[in-house]
Amino acid sequence: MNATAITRENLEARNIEADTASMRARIESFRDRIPADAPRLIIDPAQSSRAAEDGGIPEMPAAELDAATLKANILSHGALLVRDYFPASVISALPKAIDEVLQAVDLPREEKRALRSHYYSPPDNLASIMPEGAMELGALRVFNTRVGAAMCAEAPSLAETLLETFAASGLKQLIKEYLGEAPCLSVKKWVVRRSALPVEKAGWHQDGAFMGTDINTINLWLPLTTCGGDTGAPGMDVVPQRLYDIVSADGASFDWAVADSQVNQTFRTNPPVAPVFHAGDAFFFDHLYLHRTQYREDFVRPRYAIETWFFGESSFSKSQVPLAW
Ligand SMILES: O=C(O)CCC(=O)C(=O)O
Repeated sequence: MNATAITRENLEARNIEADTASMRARIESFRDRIPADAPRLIIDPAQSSRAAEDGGIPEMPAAELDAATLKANILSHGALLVRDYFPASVISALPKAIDEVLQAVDLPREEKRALRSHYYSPPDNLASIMPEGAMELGALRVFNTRVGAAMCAEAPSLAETLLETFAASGLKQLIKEYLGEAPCLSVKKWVVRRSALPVEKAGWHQDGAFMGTDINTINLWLPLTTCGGDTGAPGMDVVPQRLYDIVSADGASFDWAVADSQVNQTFRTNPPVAPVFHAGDAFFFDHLYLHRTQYREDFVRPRYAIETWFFGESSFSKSQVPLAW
């Protein structure tokens, strides 16, 4: 791993104006781009030979990861868990940085308006780039704050640091080979998280239910603290199998969610699991993977994580507001 340690000093030595301008430009460059009509899909429901359900999440050490292996596992199991992808030396400063971001987004509106820091400096095109404009941005911010999340695009110095770390670690090349074209990211679905406790009962969902399915994606879900299983901090509940379609929303609270009863009934023979994650593991899955924030009433510790959705630069979800990498 060639990535250097992310430290508070490095982060705070960055040029806030340059990072904000860079994030603005990344977002702006996709304003008029529309995705290809019929992209070649990595997960093509018409062509895939259906994978067997075997109830597992494949795992491997970082040294064995390459694009072909990632693809084979996403095709067969819908996910791949790469242990210790990022060494502690590279990422250990991130929880504190997330605290700073979340503290900034939580400030009263007037204070926030005047604030420009390494942890908060939203580009001025965020509202106009949202499909529903300022109202959508406002609603997204409210939703994120409630669950303890914030968009990386609102903290450009942190976001640019992450992109540099991802590139130096080989992740950019890996994702490019996986997607078969250069990747872009998503303003809406690139978020830092510090789970609010008690955890709200989040709906089971496949991100494709609101992103669309005529897209190529891979999500890097990066835990920054130990979580999941019986660790006392929320990880993720997942249905451990390759799915090809969006599961019915019958009985769910939202049209993009899946009711508990539906999950229990449909996946009776291959029930959900809640893996244990450690800081620096890379959990990869795509827009058809069925999951939710792990739900229990007795969590005692928060969990820090960064969620980063990558799309192909011509096979992206316009509604999720792509940004160039
Ligand atoms: O971090 C979480 O709890 C939820 C993440 C999620 O839903 C996602 O990565 O799509």
